[in-house]
Amino acid sequence: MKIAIVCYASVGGSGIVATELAKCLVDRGHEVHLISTDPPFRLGEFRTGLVFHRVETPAYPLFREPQYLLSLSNAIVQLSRELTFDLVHAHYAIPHATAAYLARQILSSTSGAHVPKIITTLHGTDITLLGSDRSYSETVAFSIDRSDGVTAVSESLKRDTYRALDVQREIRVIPNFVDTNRYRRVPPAELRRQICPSGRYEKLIVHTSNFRPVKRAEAVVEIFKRIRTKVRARLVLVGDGPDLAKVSRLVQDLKLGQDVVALGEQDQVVPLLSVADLFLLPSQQESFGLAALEAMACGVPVIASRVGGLPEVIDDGVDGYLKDPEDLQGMAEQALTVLGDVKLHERLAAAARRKVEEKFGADRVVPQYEAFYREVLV
Ligand code: GMT
Repeated sequence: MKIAIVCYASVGGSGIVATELAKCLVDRGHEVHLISTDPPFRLGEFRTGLVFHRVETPAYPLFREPQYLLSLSNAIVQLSRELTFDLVHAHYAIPHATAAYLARQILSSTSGAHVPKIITTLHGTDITLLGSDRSYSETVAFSIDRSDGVTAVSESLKRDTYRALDVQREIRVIPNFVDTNRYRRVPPAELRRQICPSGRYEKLIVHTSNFRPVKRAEAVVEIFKRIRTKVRARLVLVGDGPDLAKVSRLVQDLKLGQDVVALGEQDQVVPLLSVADLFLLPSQQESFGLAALEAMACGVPVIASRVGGLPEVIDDGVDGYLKDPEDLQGMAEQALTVLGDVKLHERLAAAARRKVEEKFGADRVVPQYEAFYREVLV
């Protein structure tokens, strides 16, 4: 198949999933064209069959607003005419589903022109935060309904979509995935010694996110503070975003500067996750929780909020723990139990890795996308 994948290039789960899907599809013999404003985060090395196309949105002094929707539609139209895509797979509804719809309308208006099918994948905040906002809801619902196929990354997000928007189209749930060959615990060696100088720290706790309010990164620090009173632990924060400055201030206010290290955006998360003992994800909302899945793939037990799609990823007490998002004390106590019990830690880590292999490995999930593509194309 010849597939165009439209996604955000910035750090964020939807862009990561779209890029990883593109790579896997190419490895399975498809031709994939990634359309984005920049080479997506985690695009990695050159692969035959995977082509990146940049969307340029020219600025003009008259406009205070960038006209991304128009330039993206335009790019899809021009590339479709040149390359005759079988389908355009839009990741994140806003505004990608709308841009794909508009492009299809333009292509359909030329008689005899090749018109690709459109698939939209809903990721979370495109529905739960933005899409359901009155400023966007009508356009988002319309664009989703006009897609030829729609997927959501969890049952929870599917339910949220029908609840929040007037959408009639059937939504197929295809969960997020990781390539279990690349996402696996690698020997920690030197990195552990660098991050955790021996003698000073016994345990390493990691949080990765885009530091948006929905992630509640300050809660991560609050939980860590409670853990730190009992265990010589270090917290590693990976990623960047609007809340990072607030988090750094909180770290200083709580006098945790020695014990918390913020690494900023990192392309290679596997080595960092491989030295972690625990992963914290106390999000307000999480339609899936790709960060939790990546940690689990690397054998790191996760303590997370019982919200959205996280219960579809984590089995409470089996391969991680789920708590009410406000229950920071409960998360801290659970963390101390896991960190203090080697056997329990081993059991959780092994169960987490097994769950990822059995349910969320690329070899399990990518064929679900291929099958859905075929269904939409007939
Ligand atoms: O979470 C965000 O801030 C952005 C968003 C994205 O597109 O990166 O994340 C959503 O999509 C991810 C990939 O499908 C999911 O793993 C995240 O759970 C979801 N975030 C939320 O629902 C808050």
